[in-house]
Amino acid sequence: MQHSFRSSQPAAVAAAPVVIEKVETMLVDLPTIRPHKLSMAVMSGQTLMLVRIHCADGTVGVGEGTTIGGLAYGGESPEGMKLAIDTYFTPQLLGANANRVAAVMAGLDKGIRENRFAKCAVETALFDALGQRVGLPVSELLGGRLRDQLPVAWTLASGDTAKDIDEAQRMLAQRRHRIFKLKIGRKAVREDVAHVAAIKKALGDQAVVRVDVNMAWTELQAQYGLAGLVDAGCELAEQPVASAEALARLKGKYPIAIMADESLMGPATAFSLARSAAADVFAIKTEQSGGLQAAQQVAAIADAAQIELYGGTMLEGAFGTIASAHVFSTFRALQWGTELFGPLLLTEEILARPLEYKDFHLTLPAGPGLGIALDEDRVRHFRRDRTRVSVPTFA
Ligand code: MUC
Ligand code: MG
Repeated sequence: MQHSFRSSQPAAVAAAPVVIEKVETMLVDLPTIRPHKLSMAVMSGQTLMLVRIHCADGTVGVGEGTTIGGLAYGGESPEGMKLAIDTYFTPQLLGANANRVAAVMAGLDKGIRENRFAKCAVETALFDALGQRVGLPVSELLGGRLRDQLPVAWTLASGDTAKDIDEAQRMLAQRRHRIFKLKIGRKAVREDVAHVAAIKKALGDQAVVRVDVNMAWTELQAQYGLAGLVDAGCELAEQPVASAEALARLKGKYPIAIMADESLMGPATAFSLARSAAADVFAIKTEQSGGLQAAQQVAAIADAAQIELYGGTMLEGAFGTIASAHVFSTFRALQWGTELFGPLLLTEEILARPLEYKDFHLTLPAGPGLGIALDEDRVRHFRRDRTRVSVPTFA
């Protein structure tokens, strides 16, 4: 007698299409706890573009699109994402089958070029809704979670050595972070190296120190800079120069890991960076990659090329951060941990239940979908168009 291991009932997801009925977008402006100084921008606040996708079965998925310093970091801005989704994505999304996330995204890719961050936000919302529908966390829909906790680095970027040391010591005492990424590249190379050396000396063996130059150095400056950083006890330099060719020439010259960040914009660039052996480590960002599945493809390319992995951030709020956490939890290797601290840089909580950061790690929520929920009152309070909204359309 033959046994069928398949249920005779087709899965609900396969059987019944669930139509997308409504797509909402909004901008939410939140202050940062202190000015955050990168080589290309100083941030005193962060704008989250939230997209909410309402499906016919009552599920509602939320996604986030966030950039650094408006248009300072790349070609997309929160305002631009909102416009693109309202004008171009929404007509394609309405009426589509929300159960078929990959098909919906492939459809969007046909009619809409680029817009990686906006696509990531929409894909996140679709996975969130699908997860709620089938009762599984997004990480399981992405192939399966391998860890429930992710190590989280903190970025020291006040621009002041003494303040940074004080901040790092507080983070260590609270057992929140023991990996510190220092933003450098705004000052002369010699000054930046002295800043790193002073922080590493003050923290000693309790913490590891890395830097992010955000492309600010020329190749020649990088030669001096990297040599100085090695002496300062710094273990990794993120995107010291802009070009992938210069990264490749610097890699392996000094005993310090070279990490690609801005050069890495999804699977195609991952492939070319891997082919030219331009980095020891990839800082994978879900938005920069063009979405959750694209980030997984970047990880697969890195694994195949024996490039190590780090889970990066675009300083997203809670939704972008947790979407990334679900993705990073599926990576076989995550040798350099993550920097998913974005929500901690903001003064305001917008979740009904805050994320759990403890013992140097972020805990992945266990519930279906992304496993988090908005605090509607707080979101209403911080949305940019609050004066014009009389009815809470985000409820
Ligand atoms: C970047 O370039 O890595 C990540 C942490 C931070 O402070 O800025 C970001 C962007
Ligand atoms: Mg970076």
